[in-house]
Amino acid sequence: MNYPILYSFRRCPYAMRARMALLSSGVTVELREVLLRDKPPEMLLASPKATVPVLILKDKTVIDESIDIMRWALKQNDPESWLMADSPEKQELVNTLIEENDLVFKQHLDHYKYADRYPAYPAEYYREHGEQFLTKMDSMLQQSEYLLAARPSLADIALFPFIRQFAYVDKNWFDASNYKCLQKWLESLLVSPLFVSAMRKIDVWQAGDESVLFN
Ligand SMILES: N[C@@H](CCC(=O)N[C@@H](CS)C(=O)NCC(=O)O)C(=O)O
Repeated sequence: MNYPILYSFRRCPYAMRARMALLSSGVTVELREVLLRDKPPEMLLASPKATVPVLILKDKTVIDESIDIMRWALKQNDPESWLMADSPEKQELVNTLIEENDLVFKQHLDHYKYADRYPAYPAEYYREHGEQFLTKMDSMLQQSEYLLAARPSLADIALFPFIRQFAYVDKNWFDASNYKCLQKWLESLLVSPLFVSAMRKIDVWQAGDESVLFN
């Protein structure tokens, strides 16, 4: 194979953050769009845990956690210093934020987004739980334009697709909320050329298709 292969699902927030990091790094990959209900056997063979994204390197190494894909890409090339290599304290903070997002906030997001599947409580109940994270982010964004500095870092990009989903469950509510700095942050990432490129739409991959290069 000439390029690493990325199995991805365009609307998946984990895949979205992996694609954004790959784009920022400038590493070219072959992009294979999959359907979650019909994952290709080639992907399942490489990663039996069956989640997207999955990156297969040229030496056949498989990376099947989005955050590891982001870190791998930025280790190859980090032109915008997303890794904050010069600040171990900030890196620690980045790790804490990502952990809180992936382990706690994501659950509240799913409950809020699919509240009809969790009828024990109304959607607002789940939203309030998620708001603890929004409040934390908004107060960080009162200090600087992005979470840790005046420019985006790994934390911003790793969290952005999840905040985007949360906001769009009820965009009128989000726009009317008091999270003014978070609203501004979300908007600036939504209109960024990086996000627009990362959201490029391609056909679902089938064996034998011509490669779609992504860079
Ligand atoms: N911890 C994984 C989570 C990835 C994940 O859960 N992806 C979802 C889609 S957004 C998935 O593939 N779910 C399996 C399925 O729906 O069949 C990562 O960060 O890559």
